Amino acid sequence: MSQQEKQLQVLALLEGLTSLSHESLPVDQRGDLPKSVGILPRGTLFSCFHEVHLKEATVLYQYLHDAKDFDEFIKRAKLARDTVNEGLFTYSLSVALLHRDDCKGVHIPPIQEIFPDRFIPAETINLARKEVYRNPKEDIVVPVEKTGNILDPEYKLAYYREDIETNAHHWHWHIVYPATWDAEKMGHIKDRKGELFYYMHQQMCARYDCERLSNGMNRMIPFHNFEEKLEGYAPHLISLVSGLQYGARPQGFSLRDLKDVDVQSMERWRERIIEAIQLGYVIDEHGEHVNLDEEHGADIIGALIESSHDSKNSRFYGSLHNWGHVMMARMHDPDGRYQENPGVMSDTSTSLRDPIFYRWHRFVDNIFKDYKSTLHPYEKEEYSFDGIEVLEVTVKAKTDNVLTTFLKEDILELTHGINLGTTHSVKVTYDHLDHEPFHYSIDVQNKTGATKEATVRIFLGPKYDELGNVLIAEDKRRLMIELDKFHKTLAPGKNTISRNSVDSSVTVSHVPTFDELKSGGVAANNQEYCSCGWPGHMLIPRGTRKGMDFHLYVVLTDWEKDKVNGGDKMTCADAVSYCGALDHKYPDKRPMGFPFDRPVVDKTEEELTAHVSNLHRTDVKIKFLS
Ligand code: CUO
Repeated sequence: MSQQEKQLQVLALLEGLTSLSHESLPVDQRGDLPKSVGILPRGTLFSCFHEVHLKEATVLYQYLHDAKDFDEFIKRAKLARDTVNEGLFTYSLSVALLHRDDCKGVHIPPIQEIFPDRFIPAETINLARKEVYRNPKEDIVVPVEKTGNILDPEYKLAYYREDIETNAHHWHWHIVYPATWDAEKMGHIKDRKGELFYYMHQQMCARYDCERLSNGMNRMIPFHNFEEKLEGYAPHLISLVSGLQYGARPQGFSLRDLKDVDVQSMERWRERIIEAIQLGYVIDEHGEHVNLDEEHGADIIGALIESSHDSKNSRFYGSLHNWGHVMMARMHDPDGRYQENPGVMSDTSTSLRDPIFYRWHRFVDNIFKDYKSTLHPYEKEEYSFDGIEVLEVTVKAKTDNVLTTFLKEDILELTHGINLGTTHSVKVTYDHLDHEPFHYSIDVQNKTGATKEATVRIFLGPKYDELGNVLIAEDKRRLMIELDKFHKTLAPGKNTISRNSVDSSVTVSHVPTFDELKSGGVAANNQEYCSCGWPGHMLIPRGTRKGMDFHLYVVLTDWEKDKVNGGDKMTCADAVSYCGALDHKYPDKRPMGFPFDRPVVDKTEEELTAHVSNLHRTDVKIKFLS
């Protein structure tokens, strides 16, 4: 069977999911579908953070993954489509598809086209419906509607929180790294999964704070008090699967006990995790001590906090982060007496929309900060690269070292996900942040007299805080966003490295649409078929109209020390920094975020850049053109 034939069969399974009947297939017609799937009712919202939902989804993705050949896989998937909850089906099918050997090169269509109602405000979908009714024989294009106004200062950040591709990235990341992933059962490794959970989300928070500073706002205040009365939030989304709006959170609500978990357990788990960090070890299920050593500590803590299948002891350390999402999404109807939908925090494709997402993840991140502070600050020999000197770095754009950002219009097709009663196209136009193309020019002197292999690491961090004071190194460290990381061979003498921003190891450039996939124009060997990666248009923070000051750091380290065996033939390795490489070890031995993941010993930043020749700092301005 050709790749395209497989692709078409997969697309058919993922089309029209918001219009499925609420009736499941009768039990006697479910073939060999496991008895423990088909429990979560259709027409309700699935959450991959909810332990019970996730258990059912795990049985299903393992069942689909284990099908002996592609035909059997499709047969099983069809049974599941007619039986299980719509969101759960999509999650499980996507996980299985991504990891089946016979599906390599078959794309999961964009989640925003499968469920546009998770991305497009309800008012806009309603407007589209009216336009179709009035013009049934025409293609329709409607503009997206605003979801708030500046009476809520947080609305300034809506362009970031509601960015369609950024939310889709988050959904996709959790498909690549399901919390319940059992490497032994699935036969695929997920290297440093706990650490990547921490790092990818840490980067989302750092980026969010850079956007806040770009908008003249203070950095977020991390969540930390389980009794705190929280800010309100109204999602403006209606789930077409349930017909109900995603729950809104009135101002002043706080976390409440749920049927499945209570606030006190959450506090207990937090204390236990912090205690483990301070003692330097966790206690596993057999009562043994597992040391939080430098190599594995962050990975172990990540698995513990999330919590994932790899947690050393989920009975004792609980599932702090996952239940946090569920609790945040349920405080408007904690015991379900009003039969409301949960809020957006319950789903990976919608949670980024709510400001509380970032405060919650900064809380998680602060626990990692506590862990990192138990390790020694980096010594010079850990980050230096003898004989290598970065002479000059220039960001080449229209004006050197000045990057411009702007809003750009894009479109989203609704009809693959929503039946609007027309055979014509119905599109929504929306604006997203974007930046002008640029490249880095990096002059390096290799004084060793021999060819050297280097890892080039590029980071960006704001220069000033919200009050206009120069950020101290320790604060800036946590706002540092990774822009790129790549391998380069350095000839003896002077080298000029040129690197295009579109080649960034952080971003994915284009995720094919439903229509592109249907028409067969997408090459089967497209390296980006995994579609995991930060959206290219969100690589650079917005900046300000008059130009916001940032520092760009270029750090060259010894690739011979960084390299990981088996990293040469990676697939799905377009955006390794936040997504890793499918079925391979994370292709960089250093801690994620190195060298900004920890303080550096006894040095002010000025001293550091002056005395470490392989690290270079450049002043860059980011100007937002509006
Ligand atoms: Cu991705 Cu909390 O894990 O949002």
